[in-house]
Amino acid sequence: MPDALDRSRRIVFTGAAGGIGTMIRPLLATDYPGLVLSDRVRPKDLRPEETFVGADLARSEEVANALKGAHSVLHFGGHSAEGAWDAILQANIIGCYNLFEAARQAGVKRIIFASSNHAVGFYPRKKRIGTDITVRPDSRYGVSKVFGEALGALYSDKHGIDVTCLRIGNVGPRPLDVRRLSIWISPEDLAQLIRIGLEHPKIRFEILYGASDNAASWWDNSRAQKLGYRPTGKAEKFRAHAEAEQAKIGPDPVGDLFQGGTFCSAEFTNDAKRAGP
Ligand code: 15L
Repeated sequence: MPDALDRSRRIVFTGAAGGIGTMIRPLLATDYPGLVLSDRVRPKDLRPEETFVGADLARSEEVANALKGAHSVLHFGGHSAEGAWDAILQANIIGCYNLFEAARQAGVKRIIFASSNHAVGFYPRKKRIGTDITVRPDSRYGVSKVFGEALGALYSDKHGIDVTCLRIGNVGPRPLDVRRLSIWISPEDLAQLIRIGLEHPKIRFEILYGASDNAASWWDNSRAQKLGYRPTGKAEKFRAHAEAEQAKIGPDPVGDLFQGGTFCSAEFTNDAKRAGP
């Protein structure tokens, strides 16, 4: 990967005011000082070298305006949890389509798409999975992430945009519970994956797991390793904290069987044995 970064590129970060955006921007600031931030609301902590362009993803003209002149897009915007169909439809289906289409029209070269572990949440925890598997979304939200990955493949194959989809586990300073011991990613490791997505010369279309170096991982992330990913976060360091938090939550007979946890047990009307493990 190039050591000297081209700082003249216009890089647009959607969802910049959200949880991940707020954690990640300071970590990108050295390599990518002049990010163009986009969201429905202006981030409170705008740095002097950052600019803000407001946009509602569901409004194509606003998305097109935000992406004018962009070289790359970090697409972290949208609805970030399970929700009513209309909320998912507007932000993650229509919004994601608007994003890719505006990117094509603006001549964008690279997109990093924040996908989610919930695209594959109905895989049993007992199974180790790579990225060459059938998707098994666990929610309307998970389906919308699969849709975004599919758009990524289409716009890469048909329009030559280099797309990296990051199936993110859970980002934060430490894993929140036992499930997150398997899927946690530190903000620093996520910033590393974003840098790979922006810079690696071999990228055309990739799906990578957004996870740190977790001993209890359910995912084979060897493709990310091949592209140079060297995670430094280790969830095991926080096991005592995660187990203490888990004890407060108590068992979830369905969610505890599957990788997606409560996203699987919510609204569940199936027989758990028929669904998987
Ligand atoms: C996600 O995709 C969500 O955006 C986040 O809020 C968490 O729920 C995370 O997955 C998770 O699975 O922990």
